[in-house]
Amino acid sequence: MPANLPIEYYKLEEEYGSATRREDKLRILEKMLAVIPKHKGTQKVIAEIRLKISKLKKEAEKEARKKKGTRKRGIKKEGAAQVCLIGLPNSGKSYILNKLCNKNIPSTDVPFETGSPEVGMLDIDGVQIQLIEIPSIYPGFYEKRGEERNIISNCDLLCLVINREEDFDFIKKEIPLHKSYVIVSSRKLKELKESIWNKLDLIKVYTKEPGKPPEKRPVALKRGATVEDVGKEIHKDFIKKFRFAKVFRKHAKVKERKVGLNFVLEDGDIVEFHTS
Ligand SMILES: Nc1nc2c(ncn2[C@@H]2O[C@H](COP(=O)(O)OP(=O)(O)O)[C@@H](O)[C@H]2O)c(=O)[nH]1
Ligand SMILES: [Mg+2]
Repeated sequence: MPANLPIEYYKLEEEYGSATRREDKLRILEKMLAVIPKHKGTQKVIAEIRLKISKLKKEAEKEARKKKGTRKRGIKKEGAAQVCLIGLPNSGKSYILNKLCNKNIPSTDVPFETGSPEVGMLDIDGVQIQLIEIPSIYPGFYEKRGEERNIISNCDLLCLVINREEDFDFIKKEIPLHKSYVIVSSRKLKELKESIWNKLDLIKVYTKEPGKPPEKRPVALKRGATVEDVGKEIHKDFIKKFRFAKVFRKHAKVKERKVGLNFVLEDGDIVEFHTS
């Protein structure tokens, strides 16, 4: 360390030593750069300060990218599909989650009571669907709420909770309805489940082992899914060791058939895998 450094520099060095936050460290280092005399004797110290600054800046950038990345993904998907409830204040979004997903979210006449997204799992005939309530919308909502925007763009289906016709116009103005959506009411929960299920266009397939009854819990797959798609859901070895599958279809002419991996399944099919 060269001896002829100004007193401010040593003060800053002390301050730097006790700083913990990155932005403080950066600020102090910049000040050090400003007060340090520039000559041959200080070249090494200057280089060290510059290196510290650059490292801290890189760290900050990395963190910012990471933060942005997680927000981009919305909420981690669980179950067969992710459905987002959208509505005006008091339209009954929390009511739906409480009734259908066994949640206990505050749900009173207080508008904007739900301040951040709430998640629940909805069981439709044994298929688990993830239901997300996002806070009630207001003019400028979509523009202002990054997290909710990401949920809206990442989910599989928008579920518009509407009690009055004019509410749809409000939602339509506020939220770009680029993806598939359904309109539901909290007054008709059975219909709500049916609408969601129909719009998701999934099929339920039951797997079974030879000589055993079918599994109680179905596997949900996109319509058009094949035996191979079911196999992949269960275990990747099923495909490697696959010999054939038996498909049982209750309400068809042919109730049982021996099929290959490319066989296209229908809702309610029972699939029995035969492996080597
Ligand atoms: N009985 C009944 N109450 C409802 C229904 N939908 C909403 N509510 C009530 O209306 C108020 C606002 O509902 P809430 O779920 O908090 O609306 P949110 O703002 O959309 O989450 C609460 O007191 C709910 O209990 C419904 O279908 N039936
Ligand atoms: Mg709510």
